[in-house]
Amino acid sequence: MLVEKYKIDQFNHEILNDHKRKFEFVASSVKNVEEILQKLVDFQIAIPSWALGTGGTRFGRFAGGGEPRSLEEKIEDIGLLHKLNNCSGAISLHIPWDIPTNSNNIKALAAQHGIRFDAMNSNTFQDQAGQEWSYKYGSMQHIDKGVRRQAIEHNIEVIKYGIELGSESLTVWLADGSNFPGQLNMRKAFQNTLESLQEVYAELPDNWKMFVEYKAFEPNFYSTTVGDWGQSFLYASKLGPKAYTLVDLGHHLPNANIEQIVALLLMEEKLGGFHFNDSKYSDDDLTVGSINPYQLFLIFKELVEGMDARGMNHASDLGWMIDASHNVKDPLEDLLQSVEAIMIAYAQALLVDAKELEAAQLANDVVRAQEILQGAYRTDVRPLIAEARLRGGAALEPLNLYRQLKVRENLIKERGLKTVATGL
Ligand code: PSV
Ligand code: MN
Repeated sequence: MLVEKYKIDQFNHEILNDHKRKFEFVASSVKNVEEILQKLVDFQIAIPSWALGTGGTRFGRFAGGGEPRSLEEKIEDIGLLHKLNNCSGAISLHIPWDIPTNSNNIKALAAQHGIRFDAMNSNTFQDQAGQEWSYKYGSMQHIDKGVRRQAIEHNIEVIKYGIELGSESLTVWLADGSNFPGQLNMRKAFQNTLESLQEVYAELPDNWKMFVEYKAFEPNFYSTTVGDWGQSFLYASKLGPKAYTLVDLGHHLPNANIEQIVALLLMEEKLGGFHFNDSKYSDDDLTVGSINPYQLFLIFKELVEGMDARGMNHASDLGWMIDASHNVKDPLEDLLQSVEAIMIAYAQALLVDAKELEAAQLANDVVRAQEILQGAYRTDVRPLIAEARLRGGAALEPLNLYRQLKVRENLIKERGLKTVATGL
């Protein structure tokens, strides 16, 4: 389904006066409003190819219909999101779920929708049909060289697809670990994994980055071989300057101070990218900002401060991706909500007066410091984000327009009710 530009303009026209009134009200109290708006226009969040269908749990999956049946249809779905919000201009692919049969055609289709290829993801956590070795006891950590070689070759193949498509990064998430004490030698598992990663690293083109994603537990419940940011940092440091840590918000033990992790990784120039989602318990993969939006704001506050301290470009120097799963919502509506939540947290972080905060910190004025942070957090920045969207030619209210245009109903008509997208 294509959304014509005139439909967006028509929709915006009807609510423009109301928007202008709200925008002028917020803008009047923001010092550098034009600079902030430009940053919001530039900021893009990659959509994961595996989150365009309905997610499930090990207890069941309740598909909603109209799911993309191919990589082409996944790109079309993201094109639709991008048209509505102008900040979903990238896709993160998972191989082998999204092997491009003709890379040139896929590239051309993506370009038509204004979409670029963000990090490529490998998959050595599932066995694939026809595969020689099993990953039951791990992949890159495996005691058997054959399994490790297969995992290495797979990652090299993923890089090859990425080069064809114009991606510039590889995310490696390993399910490797153990379920029971004594099952493996943790030191040897680390060493095997490091050596395997080194072989993949050696195949990275010069302009590529490797993101090493950590996760505390699941599918292994006793030890995970890349289990936390310290371990990921260790791999990334040993691998070299093209290797970075990737932070997935759902991959921590309860109450971890993720903002502090982010601050230190940035300080060490080892923060590479993000997987955004939200959670109440662990890796719940819920809509970004649906459970703990204040934490998301605090993370963005550290990101903005840390990137500015290094003179980094907010939009392009880190990989921004969503990694979520939608069990009860329409995936596209959920993604629109997630992107909106990220933009809100980013805009609020941009409102923090860094100089004033530093002055409060240097005076040990704890109360003032809290007032500054919460002043930014409690500002309703939605009109700023809407204005940025308007300037980028997108919809003032993407979700409302999505519903008005009956996008899901149209996709069901086009693709059918019983379609199943690849992914989790
Ligand atoms: C693992 O839980 C993870 O967060 C990794 O990023 C995977 O690649 C992704 O989910 C999808 O399976
Ligand atoms: Mn992830």
